[in-house]
Amino acid sequence: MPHLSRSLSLALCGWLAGFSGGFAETYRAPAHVRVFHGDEAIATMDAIVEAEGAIIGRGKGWFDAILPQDLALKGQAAMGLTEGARFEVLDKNIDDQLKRFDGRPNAGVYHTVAEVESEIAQLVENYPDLISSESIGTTFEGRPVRAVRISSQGDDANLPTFFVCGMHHAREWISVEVPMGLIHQLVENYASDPEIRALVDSREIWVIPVLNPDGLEYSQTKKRMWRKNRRKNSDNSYGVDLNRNWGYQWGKKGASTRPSSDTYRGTEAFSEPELVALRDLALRERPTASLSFHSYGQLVLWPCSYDYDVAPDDLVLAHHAREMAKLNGYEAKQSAGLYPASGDFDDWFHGVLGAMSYTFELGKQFVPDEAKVPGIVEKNLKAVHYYLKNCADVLPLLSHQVPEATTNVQDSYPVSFKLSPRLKEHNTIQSATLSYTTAAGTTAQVAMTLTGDTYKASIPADGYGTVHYSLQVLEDSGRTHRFPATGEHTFRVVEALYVLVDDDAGKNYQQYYIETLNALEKPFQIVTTDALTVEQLLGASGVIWFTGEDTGSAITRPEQEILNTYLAAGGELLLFGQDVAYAISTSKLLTEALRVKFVKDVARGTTLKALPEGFLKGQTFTINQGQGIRQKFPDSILARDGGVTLLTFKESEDDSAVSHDSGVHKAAYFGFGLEGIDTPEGRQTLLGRSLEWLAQDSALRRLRRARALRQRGGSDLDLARLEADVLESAQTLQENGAIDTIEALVDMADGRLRKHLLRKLKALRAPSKH
Ligand code: 0X9
Ligand code: ZN
Repeated sequence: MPHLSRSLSLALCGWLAGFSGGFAETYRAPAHVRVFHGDEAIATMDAIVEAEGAIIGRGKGWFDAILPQDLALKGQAAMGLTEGARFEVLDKNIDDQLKRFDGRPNAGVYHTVAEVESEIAQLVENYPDLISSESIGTTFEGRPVRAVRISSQGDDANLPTFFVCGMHHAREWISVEVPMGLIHQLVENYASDPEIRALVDSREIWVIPVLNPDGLEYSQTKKRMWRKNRRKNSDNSYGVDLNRNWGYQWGKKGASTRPSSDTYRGTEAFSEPELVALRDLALRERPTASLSFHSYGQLVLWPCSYDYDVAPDDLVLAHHAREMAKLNGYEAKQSAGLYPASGDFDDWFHGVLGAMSYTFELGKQFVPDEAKVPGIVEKNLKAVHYYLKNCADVLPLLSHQVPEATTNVQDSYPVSFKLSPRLKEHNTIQSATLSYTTAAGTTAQVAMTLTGDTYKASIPADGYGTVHYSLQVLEDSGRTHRFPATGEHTFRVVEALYVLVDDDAGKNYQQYYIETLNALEKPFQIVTTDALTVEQLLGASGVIWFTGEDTGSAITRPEQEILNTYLAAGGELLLFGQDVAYAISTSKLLTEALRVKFVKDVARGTTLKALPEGFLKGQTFTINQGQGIRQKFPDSILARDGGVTLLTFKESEDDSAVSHDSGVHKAAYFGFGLEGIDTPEGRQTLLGRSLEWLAQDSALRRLRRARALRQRGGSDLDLARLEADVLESAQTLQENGAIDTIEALVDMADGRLRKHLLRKLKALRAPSKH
């Protein structure tokens, strides 16, 4: 129809309305305002929303909104904003932006509702094997809500199902162009493009290019900046915000109860026929992934939207959002981070169907210049392809628990996937299988077991390096899904072996250590003292050193030097020897590093009692003193300055084992050989507990050793990983208020780690200043 001039059409509209039942829809030009919210971000946003505004973007300390011009010009007083808030009108009438369309017979490159209808009809005619179309409902003004299904496979094929939706908001014309571009591309390039063909062969893709046809029509022919649908409300205003009317967390933040507001939520969830139509299609087709287009802001948004709550599968959602954002050059963020808004598309698909769900805010304007449209469509279709290709799993419903890089290659690595609350309620998974390749290259598939809400399995350890794995689930419907859809999850086994130093000059006591370490499933490597280097020790998980019957000569000076250097670099040492204290009674190693005072060679007694201060508390051991070759000369010792008595001889009350944690290193000296303990169980308890103690709070020591090793010119250890461990342990230290330890961390940290720790230290000290 020919365009009336703006003023005439407005006058006419008011005039007609005036005569047809006593209500008038006054035209209020939309202004673009920037609100600086002061301390009350949410309250200020609420005030704007509850007035007649719609928030469209947000920055640090401010947000942008569209407000009726008359309200905008009255300024903040009219809005009931909080004290600190300030208000700036950026554009008095954003309708002007779309002046370029005035008087034109259509919307230029932008699709009209009629064009969408006729193009789809044409495509269905041309490609009947690939695309079908149905009207899923009828709007207030009697228009069909159009949905198309694209797939080369029949309905019974049970394929991963995607929903792609445009045009919730009337003025966001560009939001029709990407879904329309997708429809064209999928069917028209099917024959020529193998990637497209693979998608169309293996997916069921539903596209709803115009969810709000009444609104689009109205925006293109009457009020350019119209946002809502065209329902007539009880107060004679028009329109419900379709992106505030979805039925998950409906009626909470960021949605107005006021019918004239641009973000009016409606009288109840799903009061709007457009949403009932799409909801019912979704309940029928059960998509596992959904995507909704809006403008503007150049954003990829993931749930939750209604509030700052973090979705249980946030990691998965965020990961794919970031990957897609790389492809369209947008910024990825959690939806509520833009601003909380309840009753939106994303939250319903994610919260109720358990589907993956995203909102793209396209471009930098509601209706970008026509010349920009092909570029916007092209880059966003790249992101959509990624989505279709990589997010075909049901597994966004599962959150993935990443195994820790392990300290022990004989441990098995637990892998688990936790059901989202939604999936727990309607678990459609029949069975789950873990496929893996271990670091040593062993490949296998194992069934995962469901315990509570978590699927679990473990990957056996058989070497250092990268472990690859993926999950497959079989659904009740017979569908299978792989997670990740392409590629694999990986983690690295980064830790080194224990080093068992055999300082026993060829005698046979090492078998006791070997048996015990094997029983404890601790990986180790045996070295002798001939060619021993500090580097060998620094690269280990910890050092177990035994002297066996090395009577009299025990540990040589060069060996003491190696041990002192090792300990000063964050070493962890267990030293066993019935004659060590006797032989090196005045050495720095014994007195300073081990904090042991020698008392007497050949102790009295065979019963060892643990003191409650030490980590062996509650234990009693018997050594075979004097029985054969094994244990003739157990040392009598005493703990000195900070040494902690672990074991005493029952008969003499002298100590027989002492530990010391210097804050830099950890070490324990046992004045007897492990072989002296009379049972395998006793040996396992003693060595097992000792290794456990050594490994406690070891992050900083491991980092120190890795650094020292690197300085000495070589390391396979993953410094970044170790630094991350330190950071993590600093977190708990902070909670416990251990300023000293964090100071020690700062001293040896550099770069980002140092900055991070300094910040923690500052935070930790702050309260005490007041
Ligand atoms: O407010 C909306 O509905 C969307 N933005 S728009 O400017 N196109 O109106 C954003 C929806 C995403 N949800 C949240 N940010 N909570
Ligand atoms: Zn929108």
